[in-house]
Amino acid sequence: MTAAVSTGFDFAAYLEASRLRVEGALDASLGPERPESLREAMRYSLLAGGKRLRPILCLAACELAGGDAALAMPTAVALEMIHTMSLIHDDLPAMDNDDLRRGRPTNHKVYGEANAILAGDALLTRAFEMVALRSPGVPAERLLAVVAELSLASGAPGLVGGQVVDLECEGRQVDLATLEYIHLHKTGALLRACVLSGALIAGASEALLAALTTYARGIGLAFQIIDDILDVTASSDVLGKTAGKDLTADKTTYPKLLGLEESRRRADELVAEAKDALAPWCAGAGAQRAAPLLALADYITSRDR
Ligand code: GRG
Repeated sequence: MTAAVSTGFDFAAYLEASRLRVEGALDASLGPERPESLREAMRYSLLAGGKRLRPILCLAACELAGGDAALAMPTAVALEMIHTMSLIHDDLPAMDNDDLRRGRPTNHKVYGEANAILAGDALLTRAFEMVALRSPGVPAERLLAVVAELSLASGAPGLVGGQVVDLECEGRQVDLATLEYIHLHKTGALLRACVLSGALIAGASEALLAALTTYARGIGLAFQIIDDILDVTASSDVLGKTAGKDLTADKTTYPKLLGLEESRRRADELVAEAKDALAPWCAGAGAQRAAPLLALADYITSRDR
């Protein structure tokens, strides 16, 4: 039994309520963009659904650190903007060349390649605007720390670096260490930025930031292992994106290297490690505050899309 269950925490209700709050904030986040065509392309992908896991992780980490989640909402929105931007660019013909995302035609299929690139650029830059200019009530030095986390997660030390190595490795057999490098950068870096930025907004201690870094490593790798498993076991309808893509693109995946059963065992082990890192914050009154992050870690391996 997980700590989340033992507190009587209703994760399904928490997830749905958090998702709705995030959807509302995302909807309100885009307004003054001109020209209208750019705004439309940005909204198309940002409001296309998705699990909203990254903003929810940010809000949950803020609450674990004793902060007010409302103060973290602009940063939570920024994280979803960066994630959405990375999906738009990932789907481009020059990268993964995909037609389907979040159950709809990809951005470039609807708006053309140039507009999709620019909509992604505008979402990325708007993310930093959300933190720097639209985060009332958060001390400037905390916002600066958040900007630093978002920059590191997005650029060469994070998503971009991971994507470059991923593209370079297409069609080649890679070892487990390289696969881990790709996923810690492509997927893990942004998940780490989510929990660290939420905690930074709340003024978390160094000890909690270190524990959240360990937590994020575990859930980041586990998330990607499950993503690889779902790519071979789930349908495009359920996933909202093209299933079987890794095989077509001749990518090395966890199931390919370890087999399905061992991949799932490794994901479970990583989630257990992630949850263990938070153990010192789960005692007594902390149990309620830690319950969402513990349950979110379990959700990473139990999800079906
Ligand atoms: C950020 C500057 C900058 C550039 C982006 C294209 C690129 C560079 C990186 C690719 C990153 C990428 C697409 C990683 C995959 C991450 C991943 C597993 C996405 C799926 O996330 P889910 O399942 O999706 O949370 P939803 O749709 O639910 O949000």
